[in-house]
Amino acid sequence: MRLSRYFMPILKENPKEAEIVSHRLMLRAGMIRQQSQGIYSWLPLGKRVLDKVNAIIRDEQNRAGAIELSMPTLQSAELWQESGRYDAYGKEMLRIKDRQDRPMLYGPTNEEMVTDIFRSSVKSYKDLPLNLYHIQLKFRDEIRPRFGTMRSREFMMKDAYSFDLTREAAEHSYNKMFAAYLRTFDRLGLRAIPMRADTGPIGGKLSHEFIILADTGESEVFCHKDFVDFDIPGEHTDFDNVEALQAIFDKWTSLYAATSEMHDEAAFNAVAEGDRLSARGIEVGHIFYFGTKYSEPMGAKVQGPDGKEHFVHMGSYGIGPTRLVPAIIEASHDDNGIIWPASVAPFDIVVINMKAGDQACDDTCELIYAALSKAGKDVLYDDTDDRAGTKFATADLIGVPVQIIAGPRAVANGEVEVKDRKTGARETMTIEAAINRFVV
Ligand code: 5CA
Repeated sequence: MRLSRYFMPILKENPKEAEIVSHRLMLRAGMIRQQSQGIYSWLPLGKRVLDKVNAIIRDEQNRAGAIELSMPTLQSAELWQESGRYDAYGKEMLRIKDRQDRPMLYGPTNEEMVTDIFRSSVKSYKDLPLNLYHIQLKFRDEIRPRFGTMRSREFMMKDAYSFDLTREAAEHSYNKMFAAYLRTFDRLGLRAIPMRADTGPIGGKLSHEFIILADTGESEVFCHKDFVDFDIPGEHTDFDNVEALQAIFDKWTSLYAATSEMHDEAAFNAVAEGDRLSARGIEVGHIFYFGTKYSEPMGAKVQGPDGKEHFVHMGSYGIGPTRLVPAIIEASHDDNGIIWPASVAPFDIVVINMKAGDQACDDTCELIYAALSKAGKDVLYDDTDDRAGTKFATADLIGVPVQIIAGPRAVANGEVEVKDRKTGARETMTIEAAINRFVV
């Protein structure tokens, strides 16, 4: 991508409305734009990061056996009247009428709709277990939308829904998502700790929130400090192995960890003082087991091996991609801007032409840009005629992991500079060496 032809509206000034660093940097880097309170456009740079986050989420959901579909944002009120949640959900639900005066709503979550899909076609235990997910916009008319896309009214959610014949089988489905979440957040460069959590309007008794420790987090959390160094389930985890997944769950729930709603002061005080961690955190995922809470009122049942009909046991599993992007920035930035983990960086490499219009600089940059693009790298080429200082500031702000800098003096020697955004380390090398370093 040539920067001269891209759309990346950088802000020079610090936006006044931004209270936390991620919100400030997302606005300054031209990643998002607020359209009305708590409702955002994702501009091209932000969209790239969001897509990469979603690709990792999708990959791990698929690995754990979940199946992707797509459900609409607008739902009929009837379904919610069946489950009894239409009145219970309150003012957070955006209620709309269509031209025939039929009550509709912008979905805040999808338990009812997915249960409707399930009951319309699944009739036998032989079709279980089943886990269906989508990555879709949701709307919740939050009282206090704030911190940019961290808590917005319209936001994206990956929501998965599992269906099983028995409670035991449903617990295995829960454990699959539990392990998939540990892997997902790790691949996003984050340490998320599962904590016992309140179930709120979704319901059920068994629930964990996945929390990232951050000073700007909205939740107050309490946990054992050893969680910070626990091993993440490996790539070859067998998600069908019931015992292996139970062992992962047992290990990750063996020590104290709870959000403030579930906090048990006495149990926390039983943890050795030096091992106690009381901090603030960002909830990036939330999983629930709620048994037959929706299947019973909505009549979602299957025939069991005993020939009788059984209401299915369900769970739901949410991740907030549009919250994860700012959460990653909270965890990874410095005074100059964002520092993206390579797995979600909007570009792999930025090529900076320090003197656009200078033949040797132009030729060198074109050569590097073409070679790296051909090798499948996402390359941003800063071919604008901005001052070098502005280009450096922009490259640092948008946080691309590697900068290749071509200035007239180095280029005259057949060389460029390679800068690591995270460490700031710079290395001068031949043009060929710079290309070869990133082409494998
Ligand atoms: N149906 C269940 C799980 S599929 C559910 O709705 N769970 S939730 O309410 O906990 O939301 C799941 C995730 O969505 C949260 O962990 C959070 O990451 C994200 N999320 C929730 N509300 C917002 C919001 N207002 N802005 C941004 N992300 C949000």
